[in-house]
Amino acid sequence: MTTRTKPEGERIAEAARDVLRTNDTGTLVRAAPNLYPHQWSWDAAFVAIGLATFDIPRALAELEHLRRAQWRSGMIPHIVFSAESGYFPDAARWRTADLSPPGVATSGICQPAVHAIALLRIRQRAAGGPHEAAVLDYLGRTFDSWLSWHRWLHDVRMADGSGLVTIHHGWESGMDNSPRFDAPYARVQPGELEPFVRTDTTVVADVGQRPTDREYARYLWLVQQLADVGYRDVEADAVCDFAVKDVFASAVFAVACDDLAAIADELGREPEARTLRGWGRASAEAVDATIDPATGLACDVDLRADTQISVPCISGFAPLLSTRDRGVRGAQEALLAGPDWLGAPGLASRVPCSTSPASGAFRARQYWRGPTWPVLTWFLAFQSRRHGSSDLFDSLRDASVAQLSDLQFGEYYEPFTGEPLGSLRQSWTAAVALEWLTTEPQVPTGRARLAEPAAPAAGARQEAQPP
Ligand code: 2M8
Repeated sequence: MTTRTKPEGERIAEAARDVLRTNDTGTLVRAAPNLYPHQWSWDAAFVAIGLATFDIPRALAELEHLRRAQWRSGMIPHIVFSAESGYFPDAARWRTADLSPPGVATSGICQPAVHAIALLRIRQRAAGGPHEAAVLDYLGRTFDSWLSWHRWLHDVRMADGSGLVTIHHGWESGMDNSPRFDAPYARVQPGELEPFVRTDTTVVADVGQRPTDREYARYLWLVQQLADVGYRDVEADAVCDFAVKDVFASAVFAVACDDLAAIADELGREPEARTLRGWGRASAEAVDATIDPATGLACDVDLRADTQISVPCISGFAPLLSTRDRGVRGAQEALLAGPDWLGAPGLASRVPCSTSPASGAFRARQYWRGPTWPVLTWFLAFQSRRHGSSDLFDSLRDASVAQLSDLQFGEYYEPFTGEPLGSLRQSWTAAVALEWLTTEPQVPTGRARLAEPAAPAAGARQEAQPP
């Protein structure tokens, strides 16, 4: 840390560890204590990154719990249900009992493939420590599962060879009601819908922070359409009202392929490493090719309308995650620093909003339509730093740590007042706080990073045994 005192960092780290420990059911870390009492796919990867700052075996166990829910196809489902009730749509609504592994209840769609990024981060943290052998053993035993997840995304969700991931539900993007999906959702007209009662609006008292009932009807209609065809992708492509090439999920895939390739190198799996690097390169180039020259932002493609989506959302910075092109990176960093994003007047913290405050679609308090999401701030910064942008990383870290010093660990924050919104004590927010506070001075690139040790969290102890 450059500008904050050590005791403050320790205070935040201790509170963040407390969030992760109290959200831990013993078998999974709930995404949030009340609003999300189950395991979410991309949350679990960020949570594992946070857990690895103080308990590497527990971090592996979190990913292992998710891996055990992997479908035969290779897909990793977006929710693995715990025994707790109180979340809708529940397991029954998804009708996946014949598709999920025996004894495991899951949803039927996926989320961005951040998992290999977490695996490599955990491997870095284990370097030279007491759990290194166990981590390498775990990676060796489970490598084929992670590879088959990537292969499924590549072969099924990019079957057109575009290098871009197709999604059939906004929930697959993780940015559920982002205005980037307004046009595709406008074409989703629910037919006869099985009745439902929402639970999220009983947990978040200010319902204006959550999607509307109309949006929920569309979400449930898509679930119904996908369940009716047994989640078979070819049929889903034909019948589902919603089909979008998700530029952010594609950039995540590109990065995760590179990270899984680095793991493959260490495991002596050279052919797989080559394949993964090829997939990663193709997707990174495909993401760059979606950049709208008029705005400088990467664009999703609405497949049903055959149009690019040009709403200025944080997903437009997908190339910051994955690009190999210095010109593209420089242009995106300049755009991010400019008046429509980090330089927007009145921001409580100079961290990116989920939608540009300069856009008519911006809503300061509403979920993915404007608030700032600490997990995304960290993710963009972390990836930028791996590509050499340390100044951007440092400034986002200082702003984000200041935001998180309220110790509320909000799911998202109102950009102008700094008020925490949605769920408090959200697991992935606590996880990235720990990452911010324990990042080593340099993140090396390439194979050498495998051996790079990472600093433990202040006051952290290593605990538990690996799975
Ligand atoms: C939110 O999504 C779920 C549905 O998947 C919901 O609103 O009920 C999103 O923020 C998603 O990205 C996240 O993984 C999930 C759990 O934190 O909550």
